[in-house]
Amino acid sequence: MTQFSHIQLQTENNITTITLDRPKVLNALSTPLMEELIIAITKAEKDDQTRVIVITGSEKAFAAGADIEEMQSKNFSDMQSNNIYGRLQDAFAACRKPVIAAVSGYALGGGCELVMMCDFVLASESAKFGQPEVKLGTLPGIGGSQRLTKLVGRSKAMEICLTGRFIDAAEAERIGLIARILPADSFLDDVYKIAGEIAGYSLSATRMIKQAVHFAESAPLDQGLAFERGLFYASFSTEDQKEGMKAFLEKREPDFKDK
Ligand code: DAK
Repeated sequence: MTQFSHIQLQTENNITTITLDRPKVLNALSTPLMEELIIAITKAEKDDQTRVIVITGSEKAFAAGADIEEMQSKNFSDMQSNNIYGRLQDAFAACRKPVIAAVSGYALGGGCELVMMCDFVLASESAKFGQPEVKLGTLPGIGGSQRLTKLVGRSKAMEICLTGRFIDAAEAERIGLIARILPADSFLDDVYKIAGEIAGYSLSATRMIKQAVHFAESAPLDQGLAFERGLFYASFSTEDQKEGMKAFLEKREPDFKDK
């Protein structure tokens, strides 16, 4: 069994939770933490018991960015040769199961970028997002300028990155950075209700939905529509499509097999 020091990994009811766990530094994303995160997400992708992955932090912070202490004295060559950020994004891209970011408190810099690598974001009322790299004399480097622009548009992304200001959960929801705000006092329970609902569906269907929606981010509409249609036809070769439609007609809950 892999022993982790900077994260916790737990699987229950087909949901794997990865909890960032460096509370003294607000879950700052050090290289060792990210190495563990890569191992954990790769393991969850392969694990037959896992149908949905939830990534979360503490009540005060999801993650306050890359570890500034670790980064501060690095030079160009150090940064370029340590490809941990590239490998982290590759691990997320290789994960075909739905990944939910459950955010309380700060999600800043690399923390906000990690959130945007997930498939969607559920945020507590206390959540605060931002790309404050400009205040450190640099710029977002793990997709902040790119994914944020795709999610919220150029004007908003530009303003957020150029000012480095923090935005609250209400604004994040309004501009489309996050999917939903949940009450702080029942936050994780509510997250698990949503994750549990998704975990109850056919895994082949949720995988195909993830594939189709991600395809839309980079493909022209005509190619996206053709890709979606191909996946839709393919879903008719699964037992779960038969079961889902049969269960609807028989007015009962479906019993999906692709678990
Ligand atoms: N790194 C290291 N330590 C951090 C940290 C961080 N990002 N954020 C907080 N801490 C530490 C603080 O230093 C403090 O440590 P002690 O003084 O107790 O030893 C402890 O966590 C508690 O923080 P505060 O005392 O500051 O707590 P407050 O409640 O007063 O303030 C805050 C919370 C989140 C507003 C504040 O801590 C803050 O502004 N933190 C920094 C946020 C930030 O600037 N984040 C962006 C980091 S830059 C790359 C690509 C991308 C990146 C890197 C590389 N490559 C392609 C190679 C990413 C860069 C970033 O993310």
